[in-house]
Amino acid sequence: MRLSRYFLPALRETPSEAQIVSHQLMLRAGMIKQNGAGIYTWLPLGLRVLQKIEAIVREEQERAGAVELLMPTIQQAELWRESGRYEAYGKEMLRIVDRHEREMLFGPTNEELITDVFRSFVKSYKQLPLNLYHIQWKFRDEIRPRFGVMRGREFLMKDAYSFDLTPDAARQAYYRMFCAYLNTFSRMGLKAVPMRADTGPIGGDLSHEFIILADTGESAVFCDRELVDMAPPGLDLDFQSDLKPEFDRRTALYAATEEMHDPARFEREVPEERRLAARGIEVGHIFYFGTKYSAPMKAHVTGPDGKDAPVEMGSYGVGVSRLAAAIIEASHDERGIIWPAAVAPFSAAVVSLRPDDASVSTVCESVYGALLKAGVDVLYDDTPERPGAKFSTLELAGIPTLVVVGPKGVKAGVVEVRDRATGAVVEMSAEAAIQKLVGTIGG
Ligand code: P5A
Repeated sequence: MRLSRYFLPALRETPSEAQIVSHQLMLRAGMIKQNGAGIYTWLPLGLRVLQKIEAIVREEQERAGAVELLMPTIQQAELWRESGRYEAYGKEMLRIVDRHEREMLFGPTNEELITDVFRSFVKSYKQLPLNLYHIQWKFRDEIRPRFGVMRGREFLMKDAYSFDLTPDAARQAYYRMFCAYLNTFSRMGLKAVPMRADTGPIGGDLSHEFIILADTGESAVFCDRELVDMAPPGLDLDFQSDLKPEFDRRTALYAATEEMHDPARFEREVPEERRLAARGIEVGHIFYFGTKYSAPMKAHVTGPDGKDAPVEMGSYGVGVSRLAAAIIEASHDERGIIWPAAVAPFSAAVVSLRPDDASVSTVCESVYGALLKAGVDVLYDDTPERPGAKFSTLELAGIPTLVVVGPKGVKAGVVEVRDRATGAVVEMSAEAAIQKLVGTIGG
């Protein structure tokens, strides 16, 4: 992508309405634009990050055996009356009336809708286990939308729903998603800690939130430090196997959100030097709620004994749009965002210091062309901006690697390779720079 033809509306000033660093940086780097309270346009750079996050979430869902579909954003009130949640959900639900006076709503979550899909097609235990997910926009009329996309009203969620014949099988599905989540967040460069959590309006008695630690987080959390440094289960995990041991190893250590916090147990079980009371950002939340929806909605399956019973269910959410902000909270410095490679909007940028110099442009074009050909997501800054302004924009936007081409270097046969995270600057030939980038980030 040539920056001269791109749309990267970066801001020079820090917008005064933004209270936390991720919101400030997302606005300044031209990732998002606010259109209403808690409602945002994802500008091209922001959209790229959102899509990279989505791709990782999708890969890890598929690896764990979940199957993607796409449900609508608009739902019928009728379904929510069947489960009993239409009144119970309250003011957070955006209610809509169509031209035929039918009551509709913009989905805040999809337990009812997926249960309706399920009951239409699945009648026998032979079709189980099943886990269906989608990545779709949700709307919740939050009282206090704030911190940009961190707590929006319209936001992108990955929501998965598991269906099993027995509570034991449903728990296995829960452990599988639990492990898949740890791998997912780890691939984004995050340390997400699973914490026992309250189930709120989703329901059920087994629930974990996945929290990344950050001073600006909305949740107060209490945990054993050991848990924070525990390695993820691993991408080569065999998802057919029993994952209870992985789950037990982690849940044996104390970790709870404020609502579930039991200070006496915390003090009894966790040695003082390992007690961590901190703030965090909830990036995922999983639930096991058995037959809460399947019983009233009559989503029954026939077991091997020929008897009908409501199917056992769980639901599993990832805050996809919130993650873009959460990753920035976890990874930035005074100059801007430092994207972990896996979610960077562009992996690298070729920066021309003198676009009016033909010899500089020739080198830039050849490096840019070679990187594109190798499948590297590369931005080419071919604009006539001053070098200082170019660097501040690209550093603000967090592009991991810059290949800087100027007239002096071209004469000497070298370009500069700059690393955003470490600040390291290395001179090498253009060919060596291409090889280095293709070797580390090539597609
Ligand atoms: C689980 C999937 C659910 O809705 N039903 C389907 C369950 N869980 S949840 O905890 O309410 O939401 C899942 C994740 O979505 C993110 N999230 C938000 N992100 C941005 N703005 C919001 N207003 C918002 N509300 C929830 C969180 O990451 C949450 O963990």
